[in-house]
Amino acid sequence: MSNAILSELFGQMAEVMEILGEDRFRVNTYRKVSRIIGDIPVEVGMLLESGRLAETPGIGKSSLAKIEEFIKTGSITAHRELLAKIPGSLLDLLKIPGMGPKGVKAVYEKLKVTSIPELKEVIATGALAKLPGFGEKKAAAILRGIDFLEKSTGRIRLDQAAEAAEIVVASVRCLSEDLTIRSAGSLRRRRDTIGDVDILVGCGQGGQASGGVVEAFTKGPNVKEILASGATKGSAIIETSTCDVQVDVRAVGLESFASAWQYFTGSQAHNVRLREIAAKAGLKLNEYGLFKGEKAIPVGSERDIYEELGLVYIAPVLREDRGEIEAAKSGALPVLVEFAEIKGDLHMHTVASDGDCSIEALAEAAAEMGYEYICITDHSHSSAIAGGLSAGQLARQIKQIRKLNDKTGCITILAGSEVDILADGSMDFENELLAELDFVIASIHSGLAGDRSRVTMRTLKAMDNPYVNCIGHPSGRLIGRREAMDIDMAAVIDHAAQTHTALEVNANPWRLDLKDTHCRTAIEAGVKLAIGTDAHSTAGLGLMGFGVATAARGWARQDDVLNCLGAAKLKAFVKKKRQSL
Ligand code: DGT
Ligand code: CA
Ligand code: CA
Ligand code: ZN
Repeated sequence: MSNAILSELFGQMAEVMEILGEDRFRVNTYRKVSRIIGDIPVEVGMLLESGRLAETPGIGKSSLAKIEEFIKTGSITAHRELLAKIPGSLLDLLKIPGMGPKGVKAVYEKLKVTSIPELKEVIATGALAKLPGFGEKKAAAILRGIDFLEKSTGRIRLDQAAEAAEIVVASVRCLSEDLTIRSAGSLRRRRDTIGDVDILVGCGQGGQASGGVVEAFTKGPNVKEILASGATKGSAIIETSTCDVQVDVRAVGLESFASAWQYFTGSQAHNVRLREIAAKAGLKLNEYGLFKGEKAIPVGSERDIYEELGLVYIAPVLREDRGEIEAAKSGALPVLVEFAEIKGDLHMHTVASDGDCSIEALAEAAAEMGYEYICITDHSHSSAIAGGLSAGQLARQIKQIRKLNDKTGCITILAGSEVDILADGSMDFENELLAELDFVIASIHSGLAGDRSRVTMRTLKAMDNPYVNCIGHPSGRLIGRREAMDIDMAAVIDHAAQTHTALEVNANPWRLDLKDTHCRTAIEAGVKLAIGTDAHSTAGLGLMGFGVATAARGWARQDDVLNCLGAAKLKAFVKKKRQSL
């Protein structure tokens, strides 16, 4: 757990330094270290001990010393000293949409504002509006930002962001069929959580058709509040079926669409690297284009931009500055797995446990999606609240599935189970019954708050069972609701590789578990990923794309994904483990 704290400490140091107006380069260094640590799937302390941390690109001597200090003492002197320079509540101001470090610095220095309540106060008295660089409009926007912050829970799930994007795309689309409307930002990169939704609209040469785009957006349905509304840029709060979402819309001329799309897709860290490469080549890259001196180099697509910079095209899901730029230089980028290569869905529930649909309905819907097979994985009997099947019920379901296969023929239905991993790491069904199944997922559904050694032991022991083919939602996180278990993921991945056990990428946007960085570590260890939707209805089968994107964010190729195999090869995978243990 120390990685998360360390990452936060470095992030905070960057924020405080930025407010204090310190050197940008140093600020960026801290921010980068924060991100690198946040991405590392194993305990930083272990890396430090083995000397591998010192070799990690982006971690310099002084950062290393601070990390060492933290591991030894639990805190960082430089962090404490920095924090002592500003009131702690000042950091809250940074979370307000529309308030950057510059704004925070200004209200702090000029108006002595140190907290959100004090900021509200200077907005109410009109003092903020009079401050140079602010004005009435901006002050009002900040007030709405505060309101939004106070009501929102912070970052939202991918499905919530996708819903908001759909609403906005539809309202802009009403204006004209000719507009190029694309999502950008973290939504396009398919991050597991989204801060705000970014939409880019390409409207004719020179942006001649941009008139009305922002208006169409802000006057569209579900707009709860307009935060900003200019000629080419608008920002509003959109009400979705589950939450409020901030959406930014920008209109650009088609001639700069490619560079704007690249720029606003981010990530910021990826873009910083690209601009460095451009600068080294004597070029300038920004949201308006790629320039040599005053002259624009024509770029008709993102691919053109990357190629002009001597790189191969980098897919949005990889744009996190996690080594993709180096790989693009050396031609080592993976060919990422795609939805079209998925041959079946390995995780779903029927009415027999807590699902809403019959086996037949799921099979029919899956056949329509073009799948070769599905695997029915209802809960086991210890999952009482989820209507888990008794051993007898499962035995009957297996028979039912075999019969259905003889009848339908258009899609193969595999008999599986999502078996509970019990408190001692044993399985909820006897091995004789598990042996009858085609594919077995083992999941922890209780005792998730258990200590690290316990939840890790349970998971490792489950993998030792020759009939367990996959660990379901290995970390147990529920985004925005429940933290991941304190589990030794490095040990889990290592053991999965040794026991021919796949790890699930649960495609449900509440879970996305394994998460991207863990997918990457698993792949590097030679572990197969099993992408499953955990569908509880036919509609749930449609979540597969979120899982594929998460695997791709972990650099997964077709070969890394178990359910890119046909049914026969999948059965061979199962057989291999049964024979080897
Ligand atoms: P989010 O919204 O927190 O989930 O993450 P993003 O990546 O969508 O970030 P956002 O919405 O602030 O900005 C969208 C993209 O625009 C971002 O990924 C890169 C670009 N961008 C925005 N502001 C800046 C900036 O100040 N510097 C740089 N280099 N890029 C920026
Ligand atoms: Ca965003
Ligand atoms: Ca944004
Ligand atoms: Zn499930």
